[in-house]
Amino acid sequence: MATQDSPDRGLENADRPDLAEAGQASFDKIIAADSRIEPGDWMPDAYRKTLIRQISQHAHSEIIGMQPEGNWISRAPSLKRKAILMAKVQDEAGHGLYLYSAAETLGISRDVLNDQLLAGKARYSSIFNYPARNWADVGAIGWLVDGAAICNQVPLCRVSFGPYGRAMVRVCKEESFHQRQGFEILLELANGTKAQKQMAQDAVNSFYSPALMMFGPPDSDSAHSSQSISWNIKRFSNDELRQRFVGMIVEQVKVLGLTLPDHDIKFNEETGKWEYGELDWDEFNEVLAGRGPCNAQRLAHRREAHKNGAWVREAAAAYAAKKAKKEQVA
Ligand code: BYC
Repeated sequence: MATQDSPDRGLENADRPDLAEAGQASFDKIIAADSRIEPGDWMPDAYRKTLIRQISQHAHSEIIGMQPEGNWISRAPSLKRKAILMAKVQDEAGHGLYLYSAAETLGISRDVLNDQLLAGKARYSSIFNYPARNWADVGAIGWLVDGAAICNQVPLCRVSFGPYGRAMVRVCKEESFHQRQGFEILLELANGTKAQKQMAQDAVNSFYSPALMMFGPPDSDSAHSSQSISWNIKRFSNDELRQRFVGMIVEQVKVLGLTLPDHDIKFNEETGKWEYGELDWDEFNEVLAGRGPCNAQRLAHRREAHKNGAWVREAAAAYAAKKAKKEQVA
């Protein structure tokens, strides 16, 4: 049996084989009706495991994703920009917390998930291993990274697992504000001096391919897609969402007066699909293997932040113990 804090806590179907047949039938019925599985429902072990994997990777991405922009809060060009950026980064912390809570309903503790991240054993989105080198990059992150996130996450509001889908509704509302703030930063730079416009263009050039790779490997190399689609976890394939995103930014970049660094983008009338140039999947695999431009820096920073927060955790635990003792006496 799984122990209290093992990553597999909650994967307990093997303990109740008598429930398997009826449980599977009820699960299949809920999925076929495109309805929702709730934490107390019977679910296949593999479904639970897939959700823990995806939701925890998503939560870790939000937490690590605070770093590239958080680094710019003190250097934002005005008080207004600073306040907006601070709110955005705080939203991301909130998204991480909703998502860890959703994962916890599957029977794994946040401490275990956090340990996996700190040990370098957990994945988080490839995009956050790229640097935010200047203020224009902050704009490109908001426009392209949050834009890709919305494209990927709006369908997740209809994911079959209730707590994940409900968390995503709020996350998506906040992401659309995030995308607009990034777009607006770029718009202002694009309408500024020649040098500012060039900065905006350079930022778009740098973040375009990494943003497209956020949707995951091509469908032909996506290990989990077909199973996740059949469980109504994923509603669209990686390539379908990538194409949808390209279609979206192709129009928006015109408003910015900038260009996308890809001359092969075109809408194929026959297939009804967006076509774009080759992406460098070797680069993607390098980043996933921990060898991207900022992987080591991001993890080192997270470990340091965790260490520096020890006193907060200790104080909170001491307060909770004191309160519990008082309640016992009363
Ligand atoms: N980066 O079979 P596949 C945000 C891994 S947060 C790293 O297609 P799946 C934001 C994948 O995990 C953005 N790894 O997988 C935050 C798998 O490895 P494992 C995060 C990736 O799960 C702050 C392997 O490659 N969004 O937007 O069916 C500020 C095979 O892939 C990536 C989410 O997490 C990647 N890009 O599909 C601003 C959304 N892509 O686990 C913005 C929820 C793939 O077998 N997640 N891998 O070792 C998803 O929708 C899906 O998990 C994915 C991948 C589409 C990402």
